[in-house]
Amino acid sequence: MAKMVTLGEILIQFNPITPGPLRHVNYFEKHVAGSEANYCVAFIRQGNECGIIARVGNDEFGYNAIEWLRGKGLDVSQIKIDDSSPTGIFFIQRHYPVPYKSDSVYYRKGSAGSKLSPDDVDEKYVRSADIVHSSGITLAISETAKEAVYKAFDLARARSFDTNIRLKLWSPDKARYEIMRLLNQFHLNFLITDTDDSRIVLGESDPDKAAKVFLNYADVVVMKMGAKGAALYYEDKKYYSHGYTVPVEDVVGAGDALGGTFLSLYYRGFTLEKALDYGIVAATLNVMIRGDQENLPSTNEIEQFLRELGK
Ligand code: KDG
Repeated sequence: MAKMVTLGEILIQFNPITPGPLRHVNYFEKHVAGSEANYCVAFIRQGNECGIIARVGNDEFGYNAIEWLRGKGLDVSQIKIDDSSPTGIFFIQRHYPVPYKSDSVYYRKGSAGSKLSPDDVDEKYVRSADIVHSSGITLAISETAKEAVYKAFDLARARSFDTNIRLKLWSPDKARYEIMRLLNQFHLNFLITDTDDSRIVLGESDPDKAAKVFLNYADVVVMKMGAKGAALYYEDKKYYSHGYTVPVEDVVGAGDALGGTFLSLYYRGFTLEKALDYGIVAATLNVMIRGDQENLPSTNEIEQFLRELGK
């Protein structure tokens, strides 16, 4: 069984029962989210192990996060409870003003998650992992969280990084600077990105051209393209896997579903191409519900989907 360790902020998500502007939403549903926690759950659903290095507050939302993630099979031993700061939360506004899009409204400044620091990174624990994963979100939330990623990547046997640029957390210039700094420092095994982030980081939104540049920094590049699917690049190869048309409830978390499923199946011995096909199924199911982690399918369920709807 492969083991992944991720570093990031676990957030509590409030997702409206009804779409539309938040000012008129009265009822919300609570979910555990946060990109790296989502990656872990997706990774575990394909039969591998995952632990997250993170901080939550000494509050009900922090206990909620730990209990939920433990229930999903994560190793929660490296989640610290921070007495001085609250667990970060965010609200989602769905289908307004742009249909099929979701907007995140964060209440996370000074959160426990942003207090993540290199002291939280246990050398032995990181070295025990087959792969260490983090994202642009963790680089953006604080200097200390960023340093924690650098420490873990320095110790890592293999590295995966999702650009996951959230422009409410930093400017495009800062995102470009920090992501390029990371790429220049560490060669990645996997870089997971999309065409919007490629435009910010490289000034290039053509997937083939952007991937060619990114291949200087990573062995494998996954280029997510929303409902269109995703493409995979390695050596001089390209593989495109199409998306599926389904009713969209909330797109938040779909990229993590794809990335976590893809990485896990690769470690199970799938070819990169097949792992990507399966990752897209996970992302497809993910957009059909509210919440980032509840619709993450097992390998068998993905195969059932492919038998009925796949190529
Ligand atoms: O990728 C999904 C994440 O965006 C969501 O779970 C919340 O981690 C989050 C963030 O920082 O936006």
